[in-house]
Amino acid sequence: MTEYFPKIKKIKFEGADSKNPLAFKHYNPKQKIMGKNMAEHLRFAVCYWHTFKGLGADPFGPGTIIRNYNSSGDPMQVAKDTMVAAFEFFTKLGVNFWCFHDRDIAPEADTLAETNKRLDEIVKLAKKLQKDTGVKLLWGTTNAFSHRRFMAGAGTNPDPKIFAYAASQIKKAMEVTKELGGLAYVFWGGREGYETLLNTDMKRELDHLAMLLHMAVDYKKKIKFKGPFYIEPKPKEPTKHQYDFDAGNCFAFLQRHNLLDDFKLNIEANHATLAGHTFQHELQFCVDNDILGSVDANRGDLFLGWDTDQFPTDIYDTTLAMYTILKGGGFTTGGLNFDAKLRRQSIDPLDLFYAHIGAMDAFARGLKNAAKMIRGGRFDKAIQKRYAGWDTVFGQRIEKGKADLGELEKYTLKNGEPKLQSGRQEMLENLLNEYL
Ligand code: XLS
Ligand code: CA
Ligand code: CA
Repeated sequence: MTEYFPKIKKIKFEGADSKNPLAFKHYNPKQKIMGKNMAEHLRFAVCYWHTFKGLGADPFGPGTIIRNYNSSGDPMQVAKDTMVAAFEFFTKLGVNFWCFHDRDIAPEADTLAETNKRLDEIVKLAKKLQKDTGVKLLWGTTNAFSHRRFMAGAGTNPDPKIFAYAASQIKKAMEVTKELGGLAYVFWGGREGYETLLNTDMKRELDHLAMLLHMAVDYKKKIKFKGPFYIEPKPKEPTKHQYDFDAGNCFAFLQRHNLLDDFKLNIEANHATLAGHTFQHELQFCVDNDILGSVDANRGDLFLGWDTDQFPTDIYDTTLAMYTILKGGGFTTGGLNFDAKLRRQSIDPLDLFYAHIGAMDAFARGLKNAAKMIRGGRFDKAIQKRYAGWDTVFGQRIEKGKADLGELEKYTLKNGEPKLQSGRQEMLENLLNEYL
């Protein structure tokens, strides 16, 4: 088999003192932390779309990146070569999972039937490579947003024929995800949203989207696909307003349409910040409502207002994310998928390795810090102290629903002005820095 990254050997853990840019300084897959090893905690996945199909294009110019697996000229040959290169990359990097959209791995043909045939051919190859390498599919999904037919959405399209096209594509993508032993299936509403309410029946569109998701649930049961479905919130881009705005919005939608039994969320760091939340906020919301499924690990740029999908490097963020994930019980079917792309000037295949190594180390450090924070128990203690009033007989009466407004008025009239306590934010922020 052709080797596409011949200069790279398997990336090894060399420890914090290593000066080798092609080695892990912190990610030691076998190192045990709170009962599981690092690989089991972090469950890293490489995304197919940015890593193998993203070539650095931006709105001002086409791609800058040239790859040796992209050169044959025949689209199906390119698809096969890319798949072989991808599994070489996964193996050399040492990740256990990958993720893809149907159209990332096989090019679309003139008819749906021909497109599905092409997909089957590539899936056969992927299945063999999964078997040879042991790399598994964290989740599969459909790209129902790039083709011009989806310009006005897929499940929320004003035209039922486009809805039907999207439904057919989802059906097939679920089948191939199952065929590849995928652990879950993702719905990201690429163009499910609107540009202006002047041409949009929002209620009708959302009802249609729910209908499509119910059909997917029925089909999942029919084909016995065991994995959960994930919805991936994003507030804007490409549409002005995306319906899956943030975790809170998705939760309300799933509740309203009776879909909570089959769906959890895939939280992306960059989408959280676009929605005006921290990454940790979105994760905490999911933990609190038992809907944390998986994570798209990346970051945005403080000064740019769009989805820059950069590789995660900020230890502050990875620490708080891992703290919240660990406290929420950790991943079961989910993991950390690097939905991140190289910058336009990072044209060397080596950059793909540097980017992923750095991201994996950033999360490994986050995991180690988070475990220390949990073991230290100092944050838990501070929160416990802050809410201690609720553990008294008085607080418990209210929490258990035994008090009423009259009783609380009587209490307040009798006891007067309550004594206030400090929120201690600065002290706790200093404490967090002790762990970084
Ligand atoms: C785009 C999304 C997309 C999903 C999968 O912003 O992040 O890549 O993760 O469809
Ligand atoms: Ca994503
Ligand atoms: Ca994104």
